Amino acid sequence: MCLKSSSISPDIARLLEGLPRNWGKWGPDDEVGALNYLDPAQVLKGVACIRQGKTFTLQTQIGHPKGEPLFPGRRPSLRVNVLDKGHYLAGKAHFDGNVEYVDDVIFMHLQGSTQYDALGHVWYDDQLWNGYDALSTIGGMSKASILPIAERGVVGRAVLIDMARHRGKAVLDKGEGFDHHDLLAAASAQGVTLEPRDILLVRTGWIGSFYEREAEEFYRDYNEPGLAFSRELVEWFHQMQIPNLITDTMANEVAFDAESGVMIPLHNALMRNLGVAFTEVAMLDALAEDCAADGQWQFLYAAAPLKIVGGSGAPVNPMVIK
Ligand code: UVW
Repeated sequence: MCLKSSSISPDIARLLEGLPRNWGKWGPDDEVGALNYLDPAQVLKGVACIRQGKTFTLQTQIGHPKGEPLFPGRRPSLRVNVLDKGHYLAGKAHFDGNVEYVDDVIFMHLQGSTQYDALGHVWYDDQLWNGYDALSTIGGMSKASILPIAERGVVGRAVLIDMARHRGKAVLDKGEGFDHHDLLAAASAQGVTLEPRDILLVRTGWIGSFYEREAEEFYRDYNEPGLAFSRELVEWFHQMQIPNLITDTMANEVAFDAESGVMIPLHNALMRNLGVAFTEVAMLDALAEDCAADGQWQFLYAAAPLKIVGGSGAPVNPMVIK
């Protein structure tokens, strides 16, 4: 698998030199990073946002008839029945007492639906989050895998920024970027305040549009909309102590930094270096519609990816309660 921009010899280490890192902040054995900011006070802050009893689930459907939005290079899931009524009709299965049941198996990318990335999912210079050796990824992640995030869970006050709505569009354009200034301007227009340690959800309309567009057009010259790298943006995430970034795109950021040509620099600047948890391919359209209608853009967010030993990520169906 090889994705390249047109620039010459891009270098992530050079791009991120001098930017903040949270390595060691939560001890030498930490594997959940900025999720440590979600202490009991943050959970209660989230609970205090529940005012209406409305609930939302944010996962995309595995096996949707129109397909699955996937980062280039990944393949759709394959779900197969290994036992169903057909087996009983063909006399290939029988259980005492006329009991029957259906069983199935699934083969899929762990980053194939709405998912949490393990903090060690992406790296450079042979070091993962907290300085763990990239050799620890071989044959299954023994450091900074998805398991510690799954064991911990993610709960706190969260805010949705609807960047597409703010720009008067149903969906942002291919490669359309935005930064923290845009997030703050949108928040202000929505009448909500982004507070330190808030879980941040950003809607671009991108994943929702996958189900409306022809696949050929969707993937042509692939570069999704999203956060665009800048040193100030990374500093802002650090100062705001954002624990978790959730978007309705596949990578949470535009695929290439326009100036340096480095691919997905924020994965390294935010996830590897600051320990910010990344949640991608979320479905935010219904939630955004509701927030626009009732004016409540802050809520309780709760999610726990599947507990997969050694996994580089895991599917999740996050819940929002307003
Ligand atoms: C990559 O971008 C490589 O992975 P993901 O978007 O799943 O974090």
